[in-house]
Amino acid sequence: MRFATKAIHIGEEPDLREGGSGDVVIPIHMSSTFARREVDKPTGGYEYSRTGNPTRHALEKRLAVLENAKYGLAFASGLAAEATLAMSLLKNGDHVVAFDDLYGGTRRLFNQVISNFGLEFTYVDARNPINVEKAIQKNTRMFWLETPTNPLMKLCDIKAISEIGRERNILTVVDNTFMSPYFQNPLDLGADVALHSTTKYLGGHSDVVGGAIMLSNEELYRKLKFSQNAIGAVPSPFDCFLVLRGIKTLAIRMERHNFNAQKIAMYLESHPKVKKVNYPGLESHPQHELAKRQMSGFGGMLSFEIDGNLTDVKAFLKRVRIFALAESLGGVESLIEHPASMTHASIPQKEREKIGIKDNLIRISVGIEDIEDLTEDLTQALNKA
Ligand code: P1T
Repeated sequence: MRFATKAIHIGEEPDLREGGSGDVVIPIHMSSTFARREVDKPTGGYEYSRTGNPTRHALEKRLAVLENAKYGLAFASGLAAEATLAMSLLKNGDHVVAFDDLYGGTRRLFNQVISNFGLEFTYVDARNPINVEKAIQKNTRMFWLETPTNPLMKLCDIKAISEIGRERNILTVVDNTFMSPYFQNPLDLGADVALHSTTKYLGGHSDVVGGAIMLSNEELYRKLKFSQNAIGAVPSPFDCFLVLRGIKTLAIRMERHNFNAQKIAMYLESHPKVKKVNYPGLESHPQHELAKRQMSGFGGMLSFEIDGNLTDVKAFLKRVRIFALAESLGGVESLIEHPASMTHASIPQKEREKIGIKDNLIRISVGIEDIEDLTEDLTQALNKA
């Protein structure tokens, strides 16, 4: 089976056995608990919905196949997946080498929550694998990567970094939210764990918050499965239904996100009021060759620097009409935002400037509307700037 077929069918095979319902769409199993006839025999393997739920199970099966993984686990949010992952696979005294350009909430989780439990983080420019290697300490247990990064669209070489990790028994985790499993599969490139905010492309409609972990190592899976129940940051059955439904159109949505984003990136690059565009599909992107090698498309996210100051940025953001001024990404509707004061405001200004999140940087999540409407909207907003 190929990608789009799997995305539609896996986990939702109709039950055609005697007494089965034949549902083409999995029911939303709202029951919080499951009755049994005998104390030691949970009916159908289910006992309590935090531990396991049939609708969630369907989603987890689908999540696994999308990343060519053996196992999938669903969570209540991307950050819930991240926290559960870190708390399960790391312990007091361990060290993590992370990309210095990450979603602001991920850095906040690391620096303001998890570091209180005796874990150490070193942030490096992972565009060069040597920087990752150089930051390794005796107690390094994990590499934490995003590629492309949020919001600067920097890339790192998953294959090269995973190899460095494997030689030293260090786990490589890749947050694959921006590409979705349609355009990039970190496990195929050697990473140990792929992670997603399913709030974004997998859900695809800005109507659900969720997270996912996909992996193939059974021992790690058992630890995570145990923690999923022990910590309890699980999604509701209704949320699982929404993500399952969203995934069915992932393939066609990603094609259109990619098409529209490439057009907008090229349009912005040619606009006199734009200084710089960060999109891996542009030949001017310094890692365009790596992008072509490890991704099968360039996705729907881009960021750009407007030729102006914070006042110009604010005026521009007020003028756009179709692009909603909002955090988040990956939905069918186009969103625009200002990382320095929105998604990445929790990163101290000095640190933001060091990695390149300037005050004139704007991020766009390109939706799947008609491209002409999107470029016309940007034109009217830029030309009045
Ligand atoms: O919002 P949540 O589902 O908890 O996912 C967190 C998360 C994890 N990883 C990446 C790459 C992300 O972009 C996010 C969430 N990001 C936004 C809300 C945003 O606007 O960038």
